[in-house]
Amino acid sequence: MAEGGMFGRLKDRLSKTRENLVGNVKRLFGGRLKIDDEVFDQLEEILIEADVGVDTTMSILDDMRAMARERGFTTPEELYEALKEEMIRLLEPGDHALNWTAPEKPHVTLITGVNGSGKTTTAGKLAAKLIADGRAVLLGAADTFRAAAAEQLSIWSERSGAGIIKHKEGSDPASVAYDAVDAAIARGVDNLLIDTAGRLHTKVNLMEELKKIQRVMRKRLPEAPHEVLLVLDATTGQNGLQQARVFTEALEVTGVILTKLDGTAKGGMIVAIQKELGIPIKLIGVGEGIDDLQPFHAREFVEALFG
Ligand SMILES: Nc1nc2c(ncn2[C@@H]2O[C@H](COP(=O)(O)OP(=O)(O)OP(=O)(O)O)[C@@H](O)[C@H]2O)c(=O)[nH]1
Ligand SMILES: [Mg+2]
Repeated sequence: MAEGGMFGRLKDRLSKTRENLVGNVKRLFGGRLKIDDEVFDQLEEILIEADVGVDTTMSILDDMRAMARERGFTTPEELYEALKEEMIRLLEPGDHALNWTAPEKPHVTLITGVNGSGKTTTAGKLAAKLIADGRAVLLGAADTFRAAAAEQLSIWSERSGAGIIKHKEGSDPASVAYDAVDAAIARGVDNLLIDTAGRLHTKVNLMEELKKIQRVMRKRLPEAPHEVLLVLDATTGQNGLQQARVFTEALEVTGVILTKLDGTAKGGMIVAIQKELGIPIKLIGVGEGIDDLQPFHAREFVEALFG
């Protein structure tokens, strides 16, 4: 890692996508002197291959063709800069300062997503981040479905220094959530993070359970949850986008956390998520460690990606 700090780490962890997406674009533009139809056709292939998604790719190409025409681009370098600009423009609607503060304590975050997407890990990393900012954090182990789920969250509780509320395996997740809200109020903590199950017998069951968790915790705190975050695994590509729609149709998802960007060459999915779901990407996961959760900023992300 040549560069230090968060930006250096981000750059380092995006290397697979950089080599694929940006590397291919550079190779495409490298040997050319002028912009012709073939450039656009090959760019289309590269973007689709990097999981930017067909619809999003088409719209990027339309915009770039228009830009090339209006601004009279003659060289591929101009097109390269335009691609960066276009990606920033598409990702920027997700850009905003994170706010983990509620008018009255606690601020409650419900963490959702399919199994294996990184919910529990993200809850732990987020707890550590908030604690580092001087906040008091409580974790709620509302994944009572999977054996060892609460155990996994307990490890993160120890690592981060956050408290934890858990019940026996197989108990009602909504009652864990209620107790967690109750305890968060009683202890005066700033943030409550509720981890949930990623798999039940069916998708419908899962959505009904998440809705019930919300209903039940509102009996104790009507404003809760202040955030409903959807954790998506960047390595699942367009399939992950389909899964996301099940959640956004059932719940009022307020933000996306895209995990495992370090593990994929197809990080272009981030653009498809922003454009097609229209839900802000609030955080990104770039590794398994406690410090590997970063706030998302469009320009910084694109600069790190293009290197
Ligand atoms: N490389 C990498 N691995 C990650 C990241 N986030 C999570 N993981 C790993 O992904 C795996 C699954 O993470 P969990 O946090 O258990 O996922 P989950 O959504 O809670 O899974 P279920 O509880 O089974 O629904 C673990 O091995 C994590 O270490 C990330 O940003 N990068
Ligand atoms: Mg889990």
